[in-house]
Amino acid sequence: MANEYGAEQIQILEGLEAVRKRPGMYIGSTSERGLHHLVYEIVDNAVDEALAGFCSVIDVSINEDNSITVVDNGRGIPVGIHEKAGIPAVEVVFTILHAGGKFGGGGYKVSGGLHGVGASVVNALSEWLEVEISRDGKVYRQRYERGQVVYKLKEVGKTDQTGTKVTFKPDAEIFDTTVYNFDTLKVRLRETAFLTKALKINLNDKRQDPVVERTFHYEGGIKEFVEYINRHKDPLYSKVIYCEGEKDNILVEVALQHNDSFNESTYSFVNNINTPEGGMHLTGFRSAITKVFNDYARTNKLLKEKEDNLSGDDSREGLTAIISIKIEDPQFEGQTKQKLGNSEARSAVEGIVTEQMTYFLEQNPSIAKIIINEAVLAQRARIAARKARDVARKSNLSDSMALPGKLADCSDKNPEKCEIYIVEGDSAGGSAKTARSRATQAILPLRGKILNVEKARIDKILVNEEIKAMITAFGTGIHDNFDISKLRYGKIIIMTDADVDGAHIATLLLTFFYRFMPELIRQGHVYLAQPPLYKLEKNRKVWYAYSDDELDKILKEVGRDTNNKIQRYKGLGEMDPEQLWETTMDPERRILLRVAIDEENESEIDLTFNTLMGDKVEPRREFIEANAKFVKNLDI
Ligand code: 28F
Repeated sequence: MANEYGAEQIQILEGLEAVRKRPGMYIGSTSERGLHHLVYEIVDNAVDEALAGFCSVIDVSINEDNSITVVDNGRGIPVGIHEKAGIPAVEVVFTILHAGGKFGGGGYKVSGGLHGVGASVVNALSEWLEVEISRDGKVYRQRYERGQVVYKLKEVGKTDQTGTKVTFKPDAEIFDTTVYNFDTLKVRLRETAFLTKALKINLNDKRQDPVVERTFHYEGGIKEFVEYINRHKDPLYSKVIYCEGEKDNILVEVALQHNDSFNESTYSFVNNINTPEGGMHLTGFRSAITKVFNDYARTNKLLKEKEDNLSGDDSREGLTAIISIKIEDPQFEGQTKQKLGNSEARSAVEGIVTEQMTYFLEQNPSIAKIIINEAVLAQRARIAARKARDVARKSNLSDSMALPGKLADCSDKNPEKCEIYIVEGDSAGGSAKTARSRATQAILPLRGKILNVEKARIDKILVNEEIKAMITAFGTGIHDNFDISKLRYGKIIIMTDADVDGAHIATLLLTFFYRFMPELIRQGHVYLAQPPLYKLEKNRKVWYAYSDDELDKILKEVGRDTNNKIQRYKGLGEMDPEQLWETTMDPERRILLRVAIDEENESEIDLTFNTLMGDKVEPRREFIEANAKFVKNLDI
């Protein structure tokens, strides 16, 4: 048989070659993150089949060789010859770039990973991929290697089931690592299950003996998601409030419940994709609840006539909420293209939440009273904090922006060049002030442990000296008033001792940043300094080691003998200014860890802080034993 390439095939090869040449363009990166994206792309296709109403179970397995198998019980990808392409539809799905929803009849592709590029990209980036389809009583199979067809679609058996099974092995030529992380998949698949009511997702790790298996199945959907997020907190009332509706062809679902903490944990999703930067759907939600709470408070005299309206921050104190919308043509804006721009989404969410929340409060007056009273308390605390600040300001006779006395500021005024070191303790602060490069490095020493913002209300937080000092030094303001353009330093560097106390202080600081100015972290301005653990001296030469492994390596090079003088640093205070400069502050030589939010799993970060910093001791112990994941080593 002649095996000539037609125009179609050439186009296909060029398309998939482009994916292999520039994988980052299609899946974001070739790091561990990109590796996991492959799974989400395939799972998302199965989720689409579930959203279309034809699939109820998805099985995901990590196989022994780190290949992945995804099985659904949907209709099975069509196998008939695709009219335009002249090949089976399934081959179109796996070999033509962006084949996604464009070929489908009717419905639209709603779910989809960050890049929503589909099965052909996974195929192009896999050493091999096999698809098996059960449909019309038959089982069909096709295999590809690095995106290229190995054999034509063939019938391999009979069946009375329907569905699609895909197995792929990520290409080690493409990815930095090809080892899957069970927990990463677990968190994401659990989230997908919460967002897709009644869909059952099984996850198996076949690399373990016995096989590790988890099932995610939530009849209550995002209602159960809210309960899950609040599971280590104390809710103010037992019901989860739920609103659902459709407007302008946009499906809207909202679930919320207040807890006795002072923080907001709201997560928004568009077509099952997390939108950490929010956008129109989030804006619509926020204006709706602020308005509904104020209206209810006024009508029922829970706010006195002369009292101010509740602010957005007041109405969201202790709020846990999920906003999930499905929209046909989502437009993403902003730097990272993660902010929903469709203005019709705003009015859809605002309209539905306003109507249904108003009704809910009227029907549940005792819950309404709890919510509004809490918001009124938050408002009073906020006003008290403002008054306290005003008094402090007047007694100081200086303007509101007066920089804190302990701050040794830098002379350069260009924020991009400037950095601020937040230093544990006055003595290390003193060394850092001596050591620093005055033009661009500012030093703010902190005394002892800083306030745990996870356990205090805003009025207590804003009178805390250390917190006040940081807020004024950074210049950005907090919460609703946060303005990144006012940031006075491009890098905010936490410098604490390399011991348990130091780690605790760093966590307290990160908690404060995450709760009050999360954009600082999101936009990559927050860093952890890495002081060395050891100093090794030999024959008047000096080495610094930042870990035990590194010390071992150095010792291997220089030889283990009696001329070695090894010093273990117990704290920054043991270093003289010159050593501190050389090892930890000199931009040419230091190591900085940039703090990042794993946006894929943001609801877990929230849990991380709550678990580490909240009141309940048991979950905290478990967590410390299990992992420590909110800091990523990106910038060395
Ligand atoms: C393990 C991953 O990918 N499941 C899928 C379907 C079902 C249909 C479909 C998919 C047809 C031509 C685009 C079936 N019957 N699991 C999956 N299940 N795709 S992907 O159609 C795709 C279109 O090209 C399907 C009738 N209509 C659609």
